[in-house]
This record gives sequence, C-alpha cells and structure tokens, in this order.
Amino acid sequence: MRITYIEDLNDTDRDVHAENGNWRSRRIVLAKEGVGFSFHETILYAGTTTEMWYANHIEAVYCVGGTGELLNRETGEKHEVRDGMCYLLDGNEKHTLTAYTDLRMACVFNPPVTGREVHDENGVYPLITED
Ligand code: 9YT
Repeated sequence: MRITYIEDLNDTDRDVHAENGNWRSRRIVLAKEGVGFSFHETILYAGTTTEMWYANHIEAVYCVGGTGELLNRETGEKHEVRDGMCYLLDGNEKHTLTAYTDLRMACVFNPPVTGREVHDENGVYPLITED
C-alpha cells in the first residue's frame, strides 16, 4: 500500500506547472508505479482557457471543486463543470476547459503518464512507456 499526502509532492518532479501558467498538476500515481494507470490532481487557474487533446491516452476527469465550462471541440457541445461533474474522453476528443474559478480536478490516464511527456504543437502528449 502506498499513501500520499498531496502537499508532500510540492516542488518535486511530480509537481508540474504548465508553461503558459494555466495549470498545475501533481502526479500522485505514475507509470513507474506499475499499476496500469496514472492519477493526477490538476488545478486549472481561474480565468484561464486551456485546449487539450490526449490523442494517445484515455482520460477520466472528476471535478471536486470550482466552476467552469467544458467544450467538446469535435461536436461544439458545452457542459457545466462543477463539483461532482465527471467527463470520460473515451474517444480521444479534442476539448477545451475554461475555469471561472480555480478548478480542482482528479484525473486518471490509461496508459499511464510517465512524467516525461511534453505537449507537442497540437497539445498532444506522446505515448511514452517505462522500460
Ligand atoms: C484536467 C486535465 O485534463 N488534466 C490533465 C493532466 C495534466 N495536464 C497533467 O498532469 O499533465
């Protein structure tokens, strides 16, 4: 059993800040844990809008705080984001998150993120696997 207190990840290599300052993500479970998924807490800062596209990963996101809006860029549909809202990107959908207040999101990725991914020019994380 592994126990993590989120504050213990602060300022470690599991504490990742977006280059554009839109979000911070603390990676609680990574590929190196070898359990088949990664688990992150992501804070998207109030007033920001972030385009995302996880072409190589399935992601589930559960909002546990804040308010905002999710746009499915493939259908044009918009959805209210608030505590208790979950979205599953089971079709690798391109999407955009707007944070009205700080959004606190619990995120699961399959395959797991290693921690070495960098967004490419399309906002995609490459598929990297642990040896
Ligand atoms: C809300 C969301 O999609 N978070 C994704 C994870 C975050 N970009 C990260 O940990 O890299």
